[in-house]
Amino acid sequence: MKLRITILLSLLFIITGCFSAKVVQAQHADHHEHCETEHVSMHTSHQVASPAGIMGDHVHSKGSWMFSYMYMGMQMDGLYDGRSELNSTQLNRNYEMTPDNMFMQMHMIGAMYAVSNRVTLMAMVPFLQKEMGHFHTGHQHHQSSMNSAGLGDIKLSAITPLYRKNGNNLILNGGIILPTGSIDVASDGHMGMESRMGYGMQLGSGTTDLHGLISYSGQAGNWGFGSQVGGLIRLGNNSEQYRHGNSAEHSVWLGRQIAFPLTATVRLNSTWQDHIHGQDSNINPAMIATADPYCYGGLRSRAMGGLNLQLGSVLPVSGTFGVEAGAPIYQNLNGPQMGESWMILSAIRISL
Ligand SMILES: [Cu+2]
Repeated sequence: MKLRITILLSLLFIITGCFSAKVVQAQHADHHEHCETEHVSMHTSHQVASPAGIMGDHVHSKGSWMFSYMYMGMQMDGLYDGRSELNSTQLNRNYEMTPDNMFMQMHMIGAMYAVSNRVTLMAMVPFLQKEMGHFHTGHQHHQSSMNSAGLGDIKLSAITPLYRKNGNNLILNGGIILPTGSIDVASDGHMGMESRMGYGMQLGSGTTDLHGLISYSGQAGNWGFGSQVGGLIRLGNNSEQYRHGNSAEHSVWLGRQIAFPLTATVRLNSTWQDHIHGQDSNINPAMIATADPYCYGGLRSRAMGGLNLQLGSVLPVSGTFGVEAGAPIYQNLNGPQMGESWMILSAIRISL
């Protein structure tokens, strides 16, 4: 499994690398001289900002701050096994209950501070709200729901530019994710008996994780483009004797200024995650698929469209406000597992 992750990550790096090299060449041929010396911050040098959901792809100039707020909502529906959606007659009878739908929301506060022109530090603090509807297998009309909400896992990163010329930026981002989210959230079960909710309803991973990200972004006239590839590795098991799967993520995007200060963006985003290893003895895997550690992870690709507004043109601040929405175009899930049906996110970023 480790080997497969390494191969996958290397492939993604190579693809991103080839794409970046081509664009860098094209840019050199263009002889477009952007004022690369005086602008360190992406928010001042880039006229076409990255899509709203792209994070940690830029640095700031020494001593400056950026604050951000991001909202994300994701709806999940339907049960998948591999690439196919299960119909009601195929619902797995091994589980007492069947998950039907889920709505996840995230409010994330972020801060960036540049200790030097080479190193920008970033912290992201998420608050999660999850709601899941389910029914007793074979009794689809007997719906009930469960909720969880609270602080998620805090992410800390250091970001450094690897290459910066003529509007092209190659940025390295790495750090740790702290197990600040709860992993023992319980619901009022039947007859007032509390029971620990499935893994997906918990708020954190319970493990300290390493993450890394490499981002390329470029500009050519009214166009902006970029690619980002990253991964996450869990360091050992959590206190309940399991760990979420390692994961990898890739985005490639294109943006175009449609009328100053508005930019339109399109993005292809793919995420892959391994299943859960180990098991929480307080979560009964025969109850529902979301309580089964093997019914997690898989490969998902989403197509997303968005809009960005340069705030400097309407407010006396420097920053961006953006929205992005998307839907999956490919899902291959370790099933039975709920599929994604759509997601929306919105972010405001203000530089000081
Ligand atoms: Cu920033």
